[in-house]
Amino acid sequence: MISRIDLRGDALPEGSALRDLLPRADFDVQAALEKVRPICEAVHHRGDAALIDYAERFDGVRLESVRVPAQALADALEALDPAVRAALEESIRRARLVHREQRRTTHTTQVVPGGSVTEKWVPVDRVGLYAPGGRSVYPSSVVMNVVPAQEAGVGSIALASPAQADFGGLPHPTILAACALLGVDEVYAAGGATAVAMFAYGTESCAPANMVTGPGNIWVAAAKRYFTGKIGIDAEAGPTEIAVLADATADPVHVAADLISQAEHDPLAAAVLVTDSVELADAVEKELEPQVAATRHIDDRIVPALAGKQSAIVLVDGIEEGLRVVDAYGAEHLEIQTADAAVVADRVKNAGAIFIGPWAPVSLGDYAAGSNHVLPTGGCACHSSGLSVQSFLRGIHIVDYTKDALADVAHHVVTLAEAEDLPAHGAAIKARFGGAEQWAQRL
Ligand code: HSO
Ligand code: ZN
Repeated sequence: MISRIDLRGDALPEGSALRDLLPRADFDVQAALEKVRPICEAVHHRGDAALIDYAERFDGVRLESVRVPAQALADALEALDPAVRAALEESIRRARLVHREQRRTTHTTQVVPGGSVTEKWVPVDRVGLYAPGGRSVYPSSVVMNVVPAQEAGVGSIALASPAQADFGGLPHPTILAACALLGVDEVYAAGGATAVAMFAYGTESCAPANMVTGPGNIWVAAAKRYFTGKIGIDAEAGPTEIAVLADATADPVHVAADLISQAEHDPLAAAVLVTDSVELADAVEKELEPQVAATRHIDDRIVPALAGKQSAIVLVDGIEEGLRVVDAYGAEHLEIQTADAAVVADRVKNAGAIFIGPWAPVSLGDYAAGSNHVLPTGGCACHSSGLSVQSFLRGIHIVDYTKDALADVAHHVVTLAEAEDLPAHGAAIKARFGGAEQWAQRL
């Protein structure tokens, strides 16, 4: 069900050569870009009418309005299963604890007497969050997007999720209930690229947003790429990935269960086990069969995900090499299931989130660890981090210098301006000290 890549024996190659040996799905956002372009432009030119037409075409329901009435949010919360409500509340509580501590404080650096730079952190004014529908109705993702935006102090938060024909054209009721629990009352029935375009351009019923975040399929990723430069985005999220770095001490039942847990998301989801133990590799492979057979989304997602070229068991000579492999891979989620797991985890450089030892599975992080589950995929963990309060803040430098403090450094500014052949930059300094002539006398 899962292939093997045997890297034992020869020394591991360096850098990108090592990454090329590792499994990864094709996720061609560029190709999808051409298909979303006309959709985005239709929303630009026809606004709500285009959203309504696309909902009919893609979601099979004719909407009267894209804005979800307040009553529908209240009704969804009222009807929510109390156990789901309690679980969401705990998830929100824990996420708030973690994200609240990510807030940034204003800091002033006294560079010289009379000269200071203050860094002030300002939240984005308005954010549009996207929550997928269809195969992935995840109220947990509403929590993971809304909580950091709220803790950052974003004043205006709107959410879009596809219209569901089964629910009278409203987004899925658990998405609505999660919004109500979080105090988000501006919700739209709009899906995929149309939702991103709605937030980017604005329509009659939805004011434009400065930023769009949230997971989604390739069309959402392509729409985010289309609007890059016009609005802020979090990341072009690709299919979910789990990598497990394990030695002979790992429990194959846990490892198999965790690999399957993320394979459950999507046929393109990736499950990668990196181990120096052939015994563990064999035992995990054996475990996969009965565990897959006992679960639900077998043929549509889990089997294609595990059997796909994006998933594999990678055999290495020792955990030291394993560390090099997981760093080259840069997994969205990385579990360390080795002796001294915390010590090994501390040495990892590239991962969206790291889960230490037998009691911190990725599923915990997906719902209720307090950590965020919107994480970099496709190797982007090598340069980016997951969603956080920081994602919704801008650091603004405030420069404050007195005349004397400017005078002290003025000659350096003028010199650098001349070196860059930008004399007008230098002139802006000289003008403050009597102009070019007086400046010349000063020297
Ligand atoms: N593992 C997914 C998030 C998720 N899991 C939502 C369950 N629901 C990407 O991090
Ligand atoms: Zn998950």
